[in-house]
Amino acid sequence: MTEHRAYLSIGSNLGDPVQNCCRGIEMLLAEPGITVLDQSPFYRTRPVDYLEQDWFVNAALLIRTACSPRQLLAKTQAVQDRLGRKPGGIRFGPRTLDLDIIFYDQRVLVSPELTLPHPRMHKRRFVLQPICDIDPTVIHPVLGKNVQELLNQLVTDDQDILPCSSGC
Ligand code: PH2
Ligand code: MG
Ligand code: MG
Repeated sequence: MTEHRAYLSIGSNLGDPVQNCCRGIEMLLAEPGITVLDQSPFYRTRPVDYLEQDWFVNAALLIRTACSPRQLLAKTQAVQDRLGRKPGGIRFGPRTLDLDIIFYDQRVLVSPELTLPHPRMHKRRFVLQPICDIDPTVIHPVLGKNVQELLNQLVTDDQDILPCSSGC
């Protein structure tokens, strides 16, 4: 059985976002074939891409897994569904739980269901900062830079992220 490492981004901006994220992490922990190795602090983050919605709570997870990328995608989607995520919502809009695969080893993949690394991660402070908290040296296999460099080169004045007082 081959082991892989993946970084996941977790987020919520509906209901009780911290509780939704914590329950999502618990459900992942309970999945056979997934071990959570590390978890970033939680942040409160200004919405990006679709602005007319509440601020998000975001964090990142480092997991060890025996799952393939597609198996992992199916498991993350099952957790989103179990937390009551409705299909067919607004693109980039409000959600009870979003679990995105950011990196899967150094794998590069482009397919209709899944793109690795996540195609917008390098433009999003709410993804980069929590991964940097876990390990700033992780390399983006396409851009050839580490996540700290990607965070440093991000020029935005509308992507506020604040420490979140609660966590799990
Ligand atoms: N997710 C989105 C769209 N915009 N903004 C923030 N701050 N955090 C998110 O997790 C987020 C977002 C779609 O996945
Ligand atoms: Mg997302
Ligand atoms: Mg998603």
